[in-house]
Amino acid sequence: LKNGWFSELSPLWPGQCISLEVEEVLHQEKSEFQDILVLKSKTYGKVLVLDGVIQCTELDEFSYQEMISFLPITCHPNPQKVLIVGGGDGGVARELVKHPLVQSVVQCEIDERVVEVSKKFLPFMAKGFEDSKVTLHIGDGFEFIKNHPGEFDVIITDSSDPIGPAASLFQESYFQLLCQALKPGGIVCSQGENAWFHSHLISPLLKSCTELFPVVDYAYTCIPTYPGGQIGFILCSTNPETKFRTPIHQLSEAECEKMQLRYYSSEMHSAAFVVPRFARKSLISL
Ligand code: AAT
Repeated sequence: LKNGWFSELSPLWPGQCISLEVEEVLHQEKSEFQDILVLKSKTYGKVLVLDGVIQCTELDEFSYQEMISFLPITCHPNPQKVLIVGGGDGGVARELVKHPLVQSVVQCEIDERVVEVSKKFLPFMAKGFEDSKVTLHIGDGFEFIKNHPGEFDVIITDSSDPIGPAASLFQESYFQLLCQALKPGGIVCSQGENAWFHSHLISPLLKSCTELFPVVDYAYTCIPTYPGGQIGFILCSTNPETKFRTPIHQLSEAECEKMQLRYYSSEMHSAAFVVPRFARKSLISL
């Protein structure tokens, strides 16, 4: 924060940053796990920042939350029981409960303070926690999935970046545990960073995923307030029949309207897997 501007500096995107003009600092604290900051930006509405990194803004959060939720659940024949790892703002829970086939959502978030702060300042996302389908556990996601083998149809890892409490969620051993925590035919979708800056991080992870899962793919969404204006998703399925690019549940325009989707459509879904040649080479070579 300097001269009324917030700048998102991180060694994960050296030599560059996005800056938002700040109207008001709404909240600031140091939790057991991280620095929590809530801003009112001049043009992006309310903004949640953890350890200096933008987690979501009111204006564009739907792009990320809808895609990380609907990409996996529309590819599973019956996504009854879904686990969210992370996602302390409640936005992914808000999206998942919209789908009629989703019966229960279990969420494991490490930092109770993120949940409390979101309930107070970001109710448009934290309303996800109010739904009766949702059960929240406070704890480390890595430890949680160790203790829940064979339990979930879909697991979504809505985690912060691999510096800080989320570092373990980008390890090969985490994906091994994810695989074990799934029911037969289960699907995972993890926050997959950015093809322009993080191929050194994502590429080895995708490679180990192809050794663990019969089907692996990579999609991305456009979002102005994440580094480089886009963020990726790592999708893996234990069902060899899964074709991530063609969802089994095609949503009609009327269904999208009913679920108040603003970014996701079946058309966007398929388009999200089309990546430029450089990214295809450096990330996937699938
Ligand atoms: N939906 C908004 C986007 C996020 S939130 C990431 C969440 O992951 C935070 O609430 C954080 O407290 C939680 N978290 C971090 N580590 C763990 C862990 N080990 N177990 C459980 N939860 C964890 C992601 C924004 C991506 C930013 C891209 N630059």
